[in-house]
Amino acid sequence: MNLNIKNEKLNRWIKEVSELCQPDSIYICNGSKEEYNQMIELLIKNGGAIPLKKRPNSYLFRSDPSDVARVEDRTFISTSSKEEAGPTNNWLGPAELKKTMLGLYKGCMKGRTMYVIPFSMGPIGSPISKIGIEISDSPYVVVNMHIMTRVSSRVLELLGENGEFIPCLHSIGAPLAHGQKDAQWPCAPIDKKYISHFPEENLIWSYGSGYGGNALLGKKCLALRIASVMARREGWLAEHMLILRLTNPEGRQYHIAAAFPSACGKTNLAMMMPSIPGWKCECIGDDIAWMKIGADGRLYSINPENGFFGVAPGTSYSTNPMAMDTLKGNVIFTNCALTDDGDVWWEGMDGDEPVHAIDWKGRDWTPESVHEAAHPNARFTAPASQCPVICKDWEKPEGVPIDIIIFGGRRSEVVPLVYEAYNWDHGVFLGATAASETTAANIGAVGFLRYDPFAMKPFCGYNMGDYFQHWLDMGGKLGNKAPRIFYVNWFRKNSDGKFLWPGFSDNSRVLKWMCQRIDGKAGAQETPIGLVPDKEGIDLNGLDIPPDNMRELMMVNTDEWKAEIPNIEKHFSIFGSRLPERLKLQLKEFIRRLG
Ligand code: OXD
Ligand code: MN
Repeated sequence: MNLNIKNEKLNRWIKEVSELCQPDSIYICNGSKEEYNQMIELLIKNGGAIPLKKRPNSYLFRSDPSDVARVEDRTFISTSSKEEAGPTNNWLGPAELKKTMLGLYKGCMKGRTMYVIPFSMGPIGSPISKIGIEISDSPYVVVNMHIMTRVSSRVLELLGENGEFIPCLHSIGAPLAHGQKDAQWPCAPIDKKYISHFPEENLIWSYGSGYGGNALLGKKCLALRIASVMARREGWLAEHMLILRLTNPEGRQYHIAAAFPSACGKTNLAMMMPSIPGWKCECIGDDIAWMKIGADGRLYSINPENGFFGVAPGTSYSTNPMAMDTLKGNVIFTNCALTDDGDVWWEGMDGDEPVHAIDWKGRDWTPESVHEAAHPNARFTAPASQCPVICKDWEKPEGVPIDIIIFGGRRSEVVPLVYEAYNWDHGVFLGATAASETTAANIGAVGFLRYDPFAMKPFCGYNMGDYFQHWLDMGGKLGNKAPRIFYVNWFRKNSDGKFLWPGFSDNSRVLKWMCQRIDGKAGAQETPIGLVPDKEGIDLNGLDIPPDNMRELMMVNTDEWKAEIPNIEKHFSIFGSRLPERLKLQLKEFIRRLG
């Protein structure tokens, strides 16, 4: 086997994997346009890609109905001790897990091609970037990786003979017998799916799923789970955060990083068109932020990704016009509905519902159908460079200086629209106690409340108690250069179950208040939970919102918060001795403030 690869470790790994998985052939990806087109041709012929007449170079895929989202129950952090993975992760010891997975990998690529995908998270060659090599038997993964990461033969050149990379092994887990017809979306049954991480070796093994974060291993597996462990080791932060630049009418720029759980509006906020005159928002990233302390002592952030893997349902010209414009061409859609004139459609899109469509399962659909036309976790994969408001500095190797960090979640009750932390430790407490109603981004029940600290519950690659401590330590290093921390909840509802806040472009009003806080131009009132805007604090000019709504939105009900305390105590108790003393103190002070 001569693959013309200079890196010895990579050669050895490719040989090892091919002997184990027994593919029919091996293909080394180069990331070119021609390669993308060839792969798409193949997918049209054999892989269920449906070309869309209405969108140039765009295709629709339908997944197997069992393979529609991340599988947190089948995701493992495999460290030598269970304690190291911590109470928020599924754990299996490396020896046991590897034995099981080696059994599954044996011969799993028979009848298929094994693709070797060299990719960079972050601009190729940037000192912050990390190199990964994904081996996969899915051409769908190859085309998605082309968009979501920087796939290139330059990555192999950069690796040279001895360069380090993160090996990411992926198989859909569906070998083909000689002459066997392939499924439209081959994958393994749920109890055979494994999304495994070995952080002590910087190693990722994924088996059985072809969907999103389970299969595009640069994203959640590398850029969050493995990177979070590296970040702790090396003194930086790998976070589930969007990054945006806000510019005020005077031209002053503010950079904001915001952590919300999956499918809670990160993409919408990242590309927002402010409703307040004179303010401008530019997108740097919509899902992941890598943040390091710069030479000037401030926190700088890059987006390690190259594209958007966004939730389609609910995206429209009224909720996210810039995303809609990003999606005009060169897009991969998965599990959206297909209209009769050859376009995609999903619930919440602008205009009338189609009178007829083919739903995500390939069935006839009409507005009378009881099922959704698009799966609630239907996705688009689109190049970030196509976003009309992509920031000119989005690929700057040193990143952008972060002024504001936001935490938040989806809470129909209790939590007001916005409040500010008293200080860094209090902000870490707000991140650590963030709770949110679950969404369709994970397989499992939707709409139940769970603690999702820093929106990282599914993505932290080590003991979350230690992760809290790492955040506290970062605050110590940043000192008075630390970003200010806020908490938001766009999703509070009234007693009729209606949203109180319009959200989307009007969220700019809340961000404006934060910027004015930074500049010392907006007052705030102390409450037990933090600093809330003064009565006139949020700019409501031009917004028709009943004063009662604003009162309800901003309400801090002490009794409701007191009722949260036992839940926070229970949540904290799972971390045992790994819960930092400084967070225990924060909880004590919170209880004292509640009276
Ligand atoms: C995502 C997720 O795909 O968080 O970004 O599920
Ligand atoms: Mn995400």
